[in-house]
Amino acid sequence: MTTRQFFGTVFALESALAAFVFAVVAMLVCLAVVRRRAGARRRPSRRLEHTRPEAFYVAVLVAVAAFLVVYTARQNHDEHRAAAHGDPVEVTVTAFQWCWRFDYPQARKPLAVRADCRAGRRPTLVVPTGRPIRFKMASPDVIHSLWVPDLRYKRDIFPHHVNTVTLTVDREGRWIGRCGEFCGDRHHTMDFWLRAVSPAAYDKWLAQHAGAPAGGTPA
Ligand SMILES: [Cu+2]
Repeated sequence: MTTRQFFGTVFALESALAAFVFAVVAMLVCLAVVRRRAGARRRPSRRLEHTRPEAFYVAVLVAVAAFLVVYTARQNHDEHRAAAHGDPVEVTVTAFQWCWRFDYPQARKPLAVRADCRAGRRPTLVVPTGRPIRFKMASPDVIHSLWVPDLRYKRDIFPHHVNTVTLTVDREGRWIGRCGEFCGDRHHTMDFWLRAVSPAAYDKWLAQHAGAPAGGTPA
């Protein structure tokens, strides 16, 4: 998965860096404890400031932080550029307290997937593989967040503001999607399915469900 690869690399690098820093700090703490126990009698320094080592720490921290910001931004940019080629499929995502609605404006007749996220009734967001999918996302009430943990993808959805994002899913399958932003009483039930099918199966699905009675939950 393109998204998973890009953000998986970022997570792996950040985890390795965090593990390295943790190991160095743990080693220094252990070393200090061992030396103290061994009775090494050293007088504590009376100077309040140690400009050189402090400047060194600051420089290292700034360099690491700058590297992470630039690297993450670049991966983000590359991921979006990779997804932006071709003729996009459009889906309008409405996140509300406490479920999801997916509209397909390119269907020949109105097509909306909706459910109430009660008793396991989750809406299924159907998308084709190998084609860019442009999500236009908004909320009528509070902030939500579209999150598909397996794809490493998460994007906030704001009230009365349309947030647009383009993704490509390159493998058929079904993954759980969640709301990633605490939004009230039933936030924990606000799940959906993301189902990726072949482009031919997608076109068939679109033709089959277009103009379905309002309130249906085609999947
Ligand atoms: Cu929520």
